[in-house]
Amino acid sequence: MSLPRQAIRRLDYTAPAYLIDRVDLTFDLDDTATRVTSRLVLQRNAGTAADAPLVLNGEALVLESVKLDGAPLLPDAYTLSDEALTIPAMPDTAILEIVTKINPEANTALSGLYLSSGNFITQCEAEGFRRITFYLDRPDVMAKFTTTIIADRTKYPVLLSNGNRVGEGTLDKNRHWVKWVDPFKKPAYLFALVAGKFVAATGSHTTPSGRNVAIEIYVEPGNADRCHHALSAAQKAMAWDEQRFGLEYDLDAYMIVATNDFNMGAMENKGLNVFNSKYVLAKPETATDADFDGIESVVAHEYFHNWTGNRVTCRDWFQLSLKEGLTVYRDQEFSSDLGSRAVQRIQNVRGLREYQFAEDAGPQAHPVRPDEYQEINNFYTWTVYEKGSEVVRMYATLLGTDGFRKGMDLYFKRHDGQAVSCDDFRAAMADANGADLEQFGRWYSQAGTPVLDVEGVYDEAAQTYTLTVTQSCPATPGQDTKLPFHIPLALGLLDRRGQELPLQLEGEPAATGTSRVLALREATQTFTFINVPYHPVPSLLRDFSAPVKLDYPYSDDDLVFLMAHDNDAFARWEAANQYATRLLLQRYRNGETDTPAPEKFVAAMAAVLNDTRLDPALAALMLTLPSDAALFEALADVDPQKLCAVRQSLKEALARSLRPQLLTTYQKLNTGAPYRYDGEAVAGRALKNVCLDYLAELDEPLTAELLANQYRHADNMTDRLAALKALAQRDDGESFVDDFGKIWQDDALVLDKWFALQATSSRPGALSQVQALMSHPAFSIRNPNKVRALIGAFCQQNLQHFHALDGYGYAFAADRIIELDKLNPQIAARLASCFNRWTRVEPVRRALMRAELERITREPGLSGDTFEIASKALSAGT
Ligand code: B3K
Ligand code: ZN
Repeated sequence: MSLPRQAIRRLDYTAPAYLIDRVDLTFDLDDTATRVTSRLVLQRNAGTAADAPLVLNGEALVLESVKLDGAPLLPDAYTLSDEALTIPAMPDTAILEIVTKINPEANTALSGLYLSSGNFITQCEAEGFRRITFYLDRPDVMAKFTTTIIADRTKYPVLLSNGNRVGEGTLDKNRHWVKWVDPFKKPAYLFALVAGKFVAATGSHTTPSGRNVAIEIYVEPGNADRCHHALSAAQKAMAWDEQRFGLEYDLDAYMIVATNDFNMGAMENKGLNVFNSKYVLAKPETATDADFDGIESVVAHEYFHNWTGNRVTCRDWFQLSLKEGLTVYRDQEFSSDLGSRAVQRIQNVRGLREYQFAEDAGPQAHPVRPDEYQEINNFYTWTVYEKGSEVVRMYATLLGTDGFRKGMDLYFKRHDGQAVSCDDFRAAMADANGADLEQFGRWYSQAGTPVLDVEGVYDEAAQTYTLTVTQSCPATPGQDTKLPFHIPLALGLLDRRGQELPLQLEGEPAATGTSRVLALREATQTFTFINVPYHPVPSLLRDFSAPVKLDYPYSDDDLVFLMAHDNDAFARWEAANQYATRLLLQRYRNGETDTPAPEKFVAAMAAVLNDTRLDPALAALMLTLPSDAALFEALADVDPQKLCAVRQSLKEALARSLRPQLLTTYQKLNTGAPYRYDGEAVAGRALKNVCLDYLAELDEPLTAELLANQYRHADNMTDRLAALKALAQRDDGESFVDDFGKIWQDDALVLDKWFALQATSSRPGALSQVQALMSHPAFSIRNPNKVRALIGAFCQQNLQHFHALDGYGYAFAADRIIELDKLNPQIAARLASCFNRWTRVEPVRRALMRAELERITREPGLSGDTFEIASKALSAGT
């Protein structure tokens, strides 16, 4: 709930004046008055002046007492502000005992210690620990923690914290205690405490060195039957990290707690991960295939943080991508190894382009390692996470799998137990491989999405093919000019029969394979391939080898050819995606909403449907039209409603032209076989439901029947929800939506799907419906999942209604941002990003959006979180 603050700058970093070796915490839990006793063993850091004050961070705390080396500190021996406890005179080493009182029930920001469904939960990253007790709340202060929790035995039978449980006992007045010791040094952001009524689903894993690790998943009573998938994901993640990176778990137990009230997906606290229940609980009747995939990757992500984040952590928050980019890369690799690598890659790239490219092109653009922030919680971004993971992927692409592993090994050898920087990671990669990665560092310091302009010239007489690659990068806030990046460009050359040509560059003695990675380092570079017998079609940026935009003047025929023949699955999908994007943008510019789909495009899509050798999951992705949001990014002065209408009309036109093939594929895949969750079954459902989604565009009795049947008879949520989504867009769909809401009225996670489905409806009256649903008994503005499902989905995914020309969508968003800001600034600030692209819409809407942004920034008492986002958005218009 902070006020707008001064920017904090990366270059102002200084080492901490004091270090903390040990922390002993005692929590006497009470809903409104929890007492926290903290005993800190401190020492002055080497090189710090003897008269340096000790400044401990603290927020929303009531200080009860402070003792220095056993003696109470008189009020004139310290100063207390809203943000800190300062002790001006400190000995070289000291023991400080601080007692504070906090009110978990009043904590609606869900940062620090709070209550969720009657249970105590903590969230300390990034700066939540200072809302628990006064502390050096920065990641480079690493200490050994012990935690004693005292609480009512009936209300809070389960008491958990980091590390290993070393003791427990009972006290008077029906109270009990448990003591935990974490043998590993850690920063305060990894501290966790959980207390409440939980049941545990348990499993185990034995590490190669013989340690038997208990895996315990704590959930509310009644949910134990939904933990199987998360448990097995944890086991798979442990085995994968051992095998792929030689990394073992290091405690006796790995605990996960699921909670309903959580600001994000999950949190990697040492030994005690806290998860949004959305990323733990699943069974086929309640969770979709996408939910199952999400659980697998989030469980893996948090588990992988134990090494990349916890054992080696960040020196300061500017280095956030050090742990997040790397851990996203690791979870993506895990999912690729477990499932389909191509599908995983395409899905990741789709997300990157839709959200990260938009961020990089907008008012919040920042480098992977930002240079300044006002509120660190605003920097858990697509850039830090997903672009950060692409940067890590590029090391692997440039150095090879073995080279990357060598770099990782050296990184852990050098830095285990330390708080380090992105430069340290890059140095480990460079030193382990004898590679020059100096220029590669620009990926961390320069914001914006680089553009590669590629030109290809075939010389038939000389049998050469010359590629000229020119790189550039647009200006971003605070960075007008950019220097060239070090970019891996993977490519192949195809002849007209679809055969891959051997690749030999001028000056090379022989061809080396048919797919290779060129390293770009200069603004313009030329590569001449020799012994090229035919005019090739280049397959460029294979596997999306760098987070860039690539421009090559492909003809429609080239794209159709690549869709059918490219060996690289990503490039094949990309050709389909580019072709559809091109067509949609043309139709938008020409205002075409009732013309048939061009024959060539229909034929290419039909070929995808008819290709029996194609992975159905890949076919499903190739058949899916680019999203409204992706198209939006390719245009200026956008009329979002026209854009939605154009996309919708192409979808309908395709459905009409492909009706027979869609129906055949649907019927072939709609086998009625009982639900299974495996790659093949998931792929089949994906393609089946893409077909159904197209068929639903056709106004005929047969499709109504297909939809109703699938909705009624599905034995799993994937199929049921797919049918319901299509039904909800039709005149005959209302009763199905009502039915679903009634059946699942007591299931919070399923009901979130129902809220989101209505919030994203393109049917008239969507905003009124969202407003009405805010009074639904299951809705609560205090619950982030509900806010995201209803309000977030409307503001961020319903382009049609959010951008209504009357401005009501914008006003609704601003009202909710202001309302939420008083309760939970992090969630309000996230929501405020729905205004980021305001300068890209046409002038009438632009003025409306600007007025709402101004209204938000003028709100008295607005948090620093929301102020930073809204004011940066506004500055894009100046
Ligand atoms: N490290 C946490 C995110 C914390 C967000 C703080 N606002 C989850 C993760 O990335 O794994
Ligand atoms: Zn993470």
